[in-house]
Amino acid sequence: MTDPMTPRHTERNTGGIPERCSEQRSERQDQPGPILLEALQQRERFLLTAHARPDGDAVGSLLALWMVLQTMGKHAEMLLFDRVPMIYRTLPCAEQIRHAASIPAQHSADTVILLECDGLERSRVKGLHEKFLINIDHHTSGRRFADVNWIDTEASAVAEMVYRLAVAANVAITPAMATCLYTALLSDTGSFCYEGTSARTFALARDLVELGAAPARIAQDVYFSNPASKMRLLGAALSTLQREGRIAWLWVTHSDMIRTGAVEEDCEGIVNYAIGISGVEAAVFLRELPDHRVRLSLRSKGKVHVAEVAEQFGGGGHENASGCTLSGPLYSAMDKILEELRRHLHSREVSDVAQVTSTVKQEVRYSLEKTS
Ligand SMILES: [Mn+2]
Repeated sequence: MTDPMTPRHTERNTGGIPERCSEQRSERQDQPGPILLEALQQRERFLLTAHARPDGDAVGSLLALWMVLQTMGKHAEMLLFDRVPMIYRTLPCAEQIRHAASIPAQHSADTVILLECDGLERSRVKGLHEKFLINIDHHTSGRRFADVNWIDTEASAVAEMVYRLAVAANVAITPAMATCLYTALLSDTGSFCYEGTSARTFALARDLVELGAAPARIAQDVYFSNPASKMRLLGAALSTLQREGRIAWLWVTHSDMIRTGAVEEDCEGIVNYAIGISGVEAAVFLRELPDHRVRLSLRSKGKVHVAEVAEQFGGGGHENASGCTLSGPLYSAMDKILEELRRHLHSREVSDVAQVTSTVKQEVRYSLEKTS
């Protein structure tokens, strides 16, 4: 058992400097390293978790990795802080996922695997720090906080990493695993629409379909099985839609949530209606929480790096999709985020102008050299 006071959890592996893996690592770590494989092979009792408010990648990857470990003959449990969103509850073995805010000190697991977490606190599950920690993540805000870290910011979903892990560990992918992994891949790539979707993504999708994932049935479960409350909430959100040049935003209040009978997971994807507007490059959806804090979902297309924006407010995510929580009231959170987005769009413009200017200068120099 490791001492929780060792600096492991405060970036032991980076000399105290929080690592931005995507920017600092020159070589892509697209395969699980020998240390990770050895840890999986030698350790026996695993507890698997993912971030709070789990999405399709968190749930699908969690289930698939759990099945992989079971196949390897390991004892493994799945634990999440929040409940599984309704649309993912039909996934194989989803009923095996337990929910708790903490694990008891004498919990029998010797190893905790965290999926899609940039730190222990992202799981919101307390009591994990005593265990040997394995971190598997693909976010640009990912950090090397664990004993073993595998961060591949080019993976289109953590599901892609779990798939590679299964292959490397010589575990045959079952139709149930393929179904969970395909669901994760489909949802985390925005139905193969987001930046980062590549030939590799489709090759993986093809493999998973060949291994037993049923695309039409999965799409039916993920996109055509919404509760009516979600549609009513969407109506409320769309009626607030605002646009200012390349920024668009919309919001719901806590009383909208109550009036429409909506739950947290019904907010999933609402921000996409704002980023879906032609000419809009950055979009934000704001939701007032019961305690008056405000939860933000950010999306971008083009050049705004919304993970950087979210990180400034203690959140994180991907270049084109991120989230954070601000203090209320709703209107002050709105002011803060809009100010930040305007600043980011403006600084992009300035650096674009600088780029053009230096290109023009080079061209002028080149033509002068030629003529002289
Ligand atoms: Mn993901």
